[in-house]
Amino acid sequence: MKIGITCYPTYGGSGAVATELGLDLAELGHEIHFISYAQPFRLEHFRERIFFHEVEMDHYPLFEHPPYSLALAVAIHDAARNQGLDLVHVHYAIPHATSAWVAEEMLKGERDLKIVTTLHGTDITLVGLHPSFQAITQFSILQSHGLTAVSEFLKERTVEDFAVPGDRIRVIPNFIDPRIFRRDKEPCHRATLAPEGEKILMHISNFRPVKRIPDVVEVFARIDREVPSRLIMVGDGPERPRGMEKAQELGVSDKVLFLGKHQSVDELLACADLFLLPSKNESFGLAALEALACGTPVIASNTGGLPEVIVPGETGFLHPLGAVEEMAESGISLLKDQDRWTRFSKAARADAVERFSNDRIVPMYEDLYRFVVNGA
Ligand code: GMT
Repeated sequence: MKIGITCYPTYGGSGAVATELGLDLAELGHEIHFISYAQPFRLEHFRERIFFHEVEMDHYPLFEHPPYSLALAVAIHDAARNQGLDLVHVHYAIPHATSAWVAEEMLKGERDLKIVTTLHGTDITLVGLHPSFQAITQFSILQSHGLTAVSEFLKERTVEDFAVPGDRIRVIPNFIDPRIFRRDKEPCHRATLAPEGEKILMHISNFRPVKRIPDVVEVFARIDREVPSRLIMVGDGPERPRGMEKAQELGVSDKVLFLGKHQSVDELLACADLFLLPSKNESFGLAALEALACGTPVIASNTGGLPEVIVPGETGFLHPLGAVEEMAESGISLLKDQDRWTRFSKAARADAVERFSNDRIVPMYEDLYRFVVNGA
């Protein structure tokens, strides 16, 4: 098939999933056309059957807010027409599902462009609920020929808050490539990240308030008092200063390393002993899955779709939102018992590969594409 993929190209789970999906689909023989304002961040190397169409934006002085949604609609329209796309798969509803619908309308009578929309998180749980977006989000979702949500939790939210019939949404969870996310990565950066004898705790995100960055630092500080450790903070965003302040306040600044954005998180996760994700809400938690696949147990909040990813007591621990003391206690108990940690690490890897490997999940998207294009 010829498939267009639209996503946010910057660091973030939905862009990562969209890019990995495109790469896997190309390997399976499909022709993939990424359509976005910049090259997706995990799309570094040349790959056969992968194309990139940049959305052109002219900054006319009249536009205080340049209409990206319209420029994207034109780019999808042009790619569909010139490349003969069978469908366009948009990741994150706002504004991608709307732009795809405009492109479909523009092509009416000339060619039939099918739209698949994958709902990822705040497009449903936060941004999409805002009065300025709710109606258009609902309309655009309902116009899509295929709809997926990355967790049961997100499907339920979409049904409840956007009155989308449940049978229109397929839950297709996020996935990992077990060849990339694994424990035995070479070279291992352990020695560079922490002195010998110290454990490595890690957090990866876009540092938005929903990630509760101060909680990450607080859990770390409590663990460090009992088990000497380092905290490696990967990514960047508005909450980075608050995280740094918290580290200062708790006297652990010299043990917290803010690495900034990183392309190959697999190299870092393979050295971590514990991954922390105490988010306020997380429709799936791709970073947690990537950690588990690298054999790194996860301590997270019991919110959103995280219980669908982490098996408490086997691959990690789930605690109520903000329960930093309980989170730290779980971390300490695991890090102090090497045999137990090894059991968790092996179970984390095994469960991630069994339930979420690309070999299992990507065919679910292919199946949906066939259904949408051929009606069977
Ligand atoms: O929804 C967002 O906030 C953005 C999005 C992203 O691009 O990072 O994150 C969501 O999609 C990821 C990929 O499906 C999920 O792993 C994240 O849990 C989800 N974020 C939230 O629900 C906050």
